[in-house]
Amino acid sequence: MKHMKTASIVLAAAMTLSAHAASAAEKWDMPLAYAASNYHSENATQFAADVTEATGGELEIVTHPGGSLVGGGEIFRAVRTGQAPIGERLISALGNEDPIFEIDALPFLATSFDDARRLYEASRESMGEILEDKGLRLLYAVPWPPQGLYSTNEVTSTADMQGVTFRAYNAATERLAELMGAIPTKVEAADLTQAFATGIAQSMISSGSTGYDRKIWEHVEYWYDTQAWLPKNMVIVNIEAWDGLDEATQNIVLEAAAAAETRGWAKAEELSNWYKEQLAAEGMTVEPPSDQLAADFRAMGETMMTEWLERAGDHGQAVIDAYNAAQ
Ligand code: PCA
Repeated sequence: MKHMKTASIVLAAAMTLSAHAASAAEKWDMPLAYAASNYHSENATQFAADVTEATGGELEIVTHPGGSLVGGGEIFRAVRTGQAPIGERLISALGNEDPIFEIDALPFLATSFDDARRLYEASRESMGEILEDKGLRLLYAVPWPPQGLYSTNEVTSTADMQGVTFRAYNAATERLAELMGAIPTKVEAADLTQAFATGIAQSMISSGSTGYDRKIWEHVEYWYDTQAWLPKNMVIVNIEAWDGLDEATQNIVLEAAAAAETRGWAKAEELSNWYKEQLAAEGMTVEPPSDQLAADFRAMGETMMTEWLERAGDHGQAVIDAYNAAQ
């Protein structure tokens, strides 16, 4: 009896020790793809600071913007394999992982912040499940402002895009370029300046935000406000890294993530017009698309929706139905 008691005291002491070891201060590097001054990066850095502060430094998160630690195209894999415990990635660039990730880059499905929010709500659960299957947990997602067409030349219909080089950031923008007869090349935002300087890109579809970050006016004269879609970035965490946190720390991270999501959506909307004003102030022609260009884009959007539904099947259709039902 006495022996057993001693043994259980020793065991209890050992467990306390290992619990301490598990909760020893930890540092998480967080790769980000976009410029340090971009609101997505600033928001993530605020999230990281909130977690670090609320855990008293027990979990320190350090952001690495601009693809400086891991390039944008590699961040998803890095987090999935545990090379990085946490990171941020453009959701719609992950179509080869699952078609559902492309839902927020389908032209003209969701064209306003309100629509984008409803689409996020309709797709969040499916996305979360697919991420879980891959050993990842979704922490938060934040949209980019509406997407417009940047071009070195005036564009009045997609016929003007024939043979023009085009910078793509995912398969959807590549497909749209193909449908226009343009010549797409995938380029991460961090490498944009060089792509435009060398002529690899004479055009692209992106938000005013990315054009502003990259001083696009040095290379491009036109931005057509097509409001084609609002893609989102998401912050994901490796599930083993997550499971290594105690519950109190997990709750702190979840709280900081929820705050980052609210803050990020508000910031994107607040800055949307401001970015357009900056492009115009730098001398760019910022205009709505001509009726013909808008009609051409809409027709291509329909083609892309049909193609996407074929790939995404019943699962994709169910998310679209949930989105439409919430209108
Ligand atoms: N900017 C990012 C993705 C969408 C956006 O507005 C980019 O151009 O890479």
